[in-house]
Amino acid sequence: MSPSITLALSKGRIFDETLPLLRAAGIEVLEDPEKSRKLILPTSQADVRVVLVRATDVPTYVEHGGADLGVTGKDTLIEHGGQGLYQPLDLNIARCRVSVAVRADFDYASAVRQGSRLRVATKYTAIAREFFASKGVHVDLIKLYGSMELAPLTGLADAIVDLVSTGNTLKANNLIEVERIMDISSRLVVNQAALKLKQARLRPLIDAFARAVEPAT
Ligand code: PRT
Ligand code: MG
Repeated sequence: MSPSITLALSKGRIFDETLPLLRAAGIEVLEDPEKSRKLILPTSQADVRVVLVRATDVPTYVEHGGADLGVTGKDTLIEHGGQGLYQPLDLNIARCRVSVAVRADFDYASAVRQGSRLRVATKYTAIAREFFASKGVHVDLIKLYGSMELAPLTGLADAIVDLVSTGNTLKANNLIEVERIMDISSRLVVNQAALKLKQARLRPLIDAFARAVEPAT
């Protein structure tokens, strides 16, 4: 029998923090993605498999039916747009925030006060555009795919919009957080057609996840 439910996860914190929720739903992933090179992992339930995809690809897989459901950060979901995705649950895992950070010697407050045009480097262009527009601050957005922390240090940008969790990465690079844009956690996303067609299998799974979610603190 070919697997009938496909769950898309990214390796790392989302995979690790989803495992206890899967376990609570009676599903054990049978291989460790850090040890195996496999991209499709079997689980203790013959009709459920996990596919490992890049974090930013999770919404795309679920939107187009490459996976029936997936777990993705609210940051990634906003940038993707969320079209075609049913979002039944905030799983309250992989928590962090999206913030604006600058070099410790950059006077962000007066740059904003004086109406200067800010050069902002980020992977999160949709979130950054919306945030600065709402503040009435003019920005030139510079799209990056990795290590945003480097941008202010090299003169590429005045500020970055990035995820912050402990703040250690900013500190290690002499950057300071000057604005908190939004709190982030990961969501369960479900393909809308799959939800109708595989209702009998998916509903109990979503309900089990819902019961296992830790309340926000
Ligand atoms: O790493 P890769 O480029 O493959 O993909 P990705 O960065 O999209 O994936 P991954 O697995 O790193 O992150 C997946 C999701 O985890 C994100 O979309 C967030 O929703 C969530 N998350 C939670 C985080 C963090 N916390 C986090 N701290 N994602 C990234 N970070 C990074 C952050 O970008 C910064 O570089 O960690 C650094 C800051 O951490 P602190 O603790 O030093 O502040
Ligand atoms: Mg990462």
